[in-house]
Amino acid sequence: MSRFKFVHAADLHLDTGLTGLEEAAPEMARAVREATLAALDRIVRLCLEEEASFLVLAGDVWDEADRSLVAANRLRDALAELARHGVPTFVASGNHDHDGGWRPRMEWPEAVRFFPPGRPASYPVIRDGRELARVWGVGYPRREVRENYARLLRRDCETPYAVAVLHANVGGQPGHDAYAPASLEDLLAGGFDYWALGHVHTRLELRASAPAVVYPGNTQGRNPREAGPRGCYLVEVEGRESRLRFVPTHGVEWRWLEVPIDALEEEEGLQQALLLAVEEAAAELAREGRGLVALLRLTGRGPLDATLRRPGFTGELLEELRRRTRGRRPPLWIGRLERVTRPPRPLEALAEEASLEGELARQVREALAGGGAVERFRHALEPLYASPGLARHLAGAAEAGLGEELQEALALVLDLLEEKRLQRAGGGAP
Ligand SMILES: [Mn+2]
Repeated sequence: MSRFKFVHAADLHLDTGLTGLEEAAPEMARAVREATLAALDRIVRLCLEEEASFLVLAGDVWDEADRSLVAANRLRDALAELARHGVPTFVASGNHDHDGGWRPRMEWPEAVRFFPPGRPASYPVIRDGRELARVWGVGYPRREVRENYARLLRRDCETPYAVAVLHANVGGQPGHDAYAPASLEDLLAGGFDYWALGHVHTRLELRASAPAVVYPGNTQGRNPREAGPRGCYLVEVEGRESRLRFVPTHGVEWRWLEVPIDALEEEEGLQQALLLAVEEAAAELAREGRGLVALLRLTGRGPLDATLRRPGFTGELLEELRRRTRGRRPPLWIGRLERVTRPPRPLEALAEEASLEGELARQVREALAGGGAVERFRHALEPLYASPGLARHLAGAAEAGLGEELQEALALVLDLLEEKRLQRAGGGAP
């Protein structure tokens, strides 16, 4: 039984930025752009350190619209380095690096294989004169591919281990164009051991094994929607089994940091709590040599809610936090400060009100006291329990848990009513 490793990456978008930081934080924007290139270097190092037998790149390696000679050069040099060490690379293009677009013409090493646009091909991986694996794939002839390319790929010859490389939207993943749309069933019908997908920028293991179906996500986040670690997969193969290991490659991390205001009394403490959250995250990432774009979100309920709703206050606070964290290495930038806070809730006072909120507050209080409210709600929910699909989900909450669920639900309704009221009062959301 043969054992080997390979590396799967996608959506490198080499030498691209579009972070929204270009004006406010040009240095950080540059750092993110540079990090897309550094991620490629990390992938090369990973291949060499782990003695990977091959590398697959599943599309959007660069952005055609950016026409970057830098990206093409860096890619060629990186893959040539792998080729010198006997590591072949298999590249399937995607919507951003489709064949119809302009690209710098380069000399590529023989060990670098680009799948032809619009029709499937396969290449063997040979080790010690024996076929170790075979890699199938198909590239994009133009930006908008609406055909189901997954159905073009079939394990149509004998090989010990079969990989399919495709840039596609599998299973209608939201937030991404429906290019080369396919269902998971289409993929399973192909008979492969591993589907190396690209296109969805968020890491997603659609199946862990037999076959593994994996979106590694992009190698460097470029905006708040791409928060958290970004990287590639190191796949350890034994026979036809694949063991998946995610390896981070990002040089700058976009990270949401939640800071609750519940225990805070003064503006000074608020500022310190925010700075502490930023400094902790920055220090943690700096130990790995990574920069940070902090995305702050104030949550919870407390007296400072009123301050935070003052016109212009969060903007001023954000500027002040930025001023206090300037000039760091690795780079640090506070990208956002959002407020989703609420005023403190005086349940007892609310329960005295002759309003819908007052009635709900009395219900919450009664449920908290273990009164008849739980029984009444259970009665009201009976039709739901009669539905076999729902009953399964409700079973867990049925006995001891219902009181708690009820409290939460009522608290949520109160929150929604309150937010509406605050908006009407003119405080508004920032
Ligand atoms: Mn992409």
